[in-house]
Amino acid sequence: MRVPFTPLLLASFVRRSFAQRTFALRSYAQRSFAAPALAIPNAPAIPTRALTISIALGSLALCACGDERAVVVRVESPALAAAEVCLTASAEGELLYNRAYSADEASGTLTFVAGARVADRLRVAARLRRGGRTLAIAAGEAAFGPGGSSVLPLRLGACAVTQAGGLTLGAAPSATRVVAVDLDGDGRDELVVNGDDLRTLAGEVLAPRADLVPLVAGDPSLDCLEELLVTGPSGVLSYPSGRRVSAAGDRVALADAGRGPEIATADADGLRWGPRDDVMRSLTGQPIRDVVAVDLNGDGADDLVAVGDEGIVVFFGGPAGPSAVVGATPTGWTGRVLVVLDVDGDGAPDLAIADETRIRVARNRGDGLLEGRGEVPVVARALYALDVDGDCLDDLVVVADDGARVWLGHTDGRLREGPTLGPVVDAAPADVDGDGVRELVLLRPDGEVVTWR
Ligand SMILES: [Ca+2]
Ligand SMILES: [Ca+2]
Ligand SMILES: [Ca+2]
Ligand SMILES: [Ca+2]
Repeated sequence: MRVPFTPLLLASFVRRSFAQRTFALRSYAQRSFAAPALAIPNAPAIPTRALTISIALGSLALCACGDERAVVVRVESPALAAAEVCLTASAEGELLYNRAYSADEASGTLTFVAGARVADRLRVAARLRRGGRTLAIAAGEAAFGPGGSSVLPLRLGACAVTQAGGLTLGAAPSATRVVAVDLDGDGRDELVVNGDDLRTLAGEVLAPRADLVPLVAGDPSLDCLEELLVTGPSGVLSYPSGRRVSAAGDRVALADAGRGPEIATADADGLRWGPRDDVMRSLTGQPIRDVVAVDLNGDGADDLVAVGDEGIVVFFGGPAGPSAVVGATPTGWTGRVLVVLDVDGDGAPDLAIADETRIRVARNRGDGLLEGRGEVPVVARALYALDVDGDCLDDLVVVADDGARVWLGHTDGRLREGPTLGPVVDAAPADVDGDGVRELVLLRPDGEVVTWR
């Protein structure tokens, strides 16, 4: 009986420069196997610090044979259409493995077998993504079992409360923005701040420029390593590579609207859509303040929502790309900031939209059509979504001039007043300790960067 089996990758190793993001992945052998129980075949000479990787995703067979020490990574992922699971593994700060799997076949096990001189501990991160945009994370660390296997479970989409509250992470006195991005793929987010230059909180300068504003993390090059999208005088750029993503745009969203990964950019000239750094199609000439990508109607194609002072526009994805939908939001709504959150925990993504006087919640009926669900009279400068209390309902982090506050999600779709956060310049959901749960990172007015509680 032939059993379909993912090719076995032996002794891959990666050397990578953080600044230049160059790396080489060498595969010593790639084979298909017919037997469900497989032995690690005779490998060529394995270099120092190499790992042997036996891949059995979606299959029943794996074997860490003999006296091999192994970490068995058990991945659980929702089978989302058009989505992928990126797996990255690193040891002693060095990236050893990065590879994407289709999300509908990514639940399963992946076995890393230690070479003779490999580090004792392995860090593995799983990232569910669509169109280069991260939808969920899971990460953890395990020791190679002495003379056997240890198991590292990674559940994408699980709910939990952070254990990393109350940490002081660093200082960024002149920063106005903080954005989380896992630049080195180790499952711990780096925090990137602006100011005199664009740099990580740890001091790594990505660009010696003061005119760049960090926007969002994403993976436009689809190599399973996140990059940071920033906007500046020459358009939208991606760091650390420095590549141009778009010739113009104050805001950007990565999405797969039915034809593979593309991007949306938005500014006062309107909303545009197309391939990365290529000719783009204008979706609307109406001035846009913010844009997000989200699969509102659950058909596997990302949809686009953009807001401005002239209203909200919604485009559903499909085989021909995004197309305008009339009547998807309550009439007369305008906005300048918007964020995706599942406020009632029903699995259908909802939106929070801030205009000049208040924040309104648009609850998704489940078919992509949004209905108004109450409002809070707060003038928000920025909005972030994060489940701060671990009840599986997203909460809304509101940054305002007179302080920040959490508004808690509820099953009725209406926000409840939550804890205050004090004076805050900017905030970011970030997994700074790499346990797969995001913390709420706050940039205080004195430049101190902390995790909340
Ligand atoms: Ca990292
Ligand atoms: Ca859709
Ligand atoms: Ca919902
Ligand atoms: Ca919550």
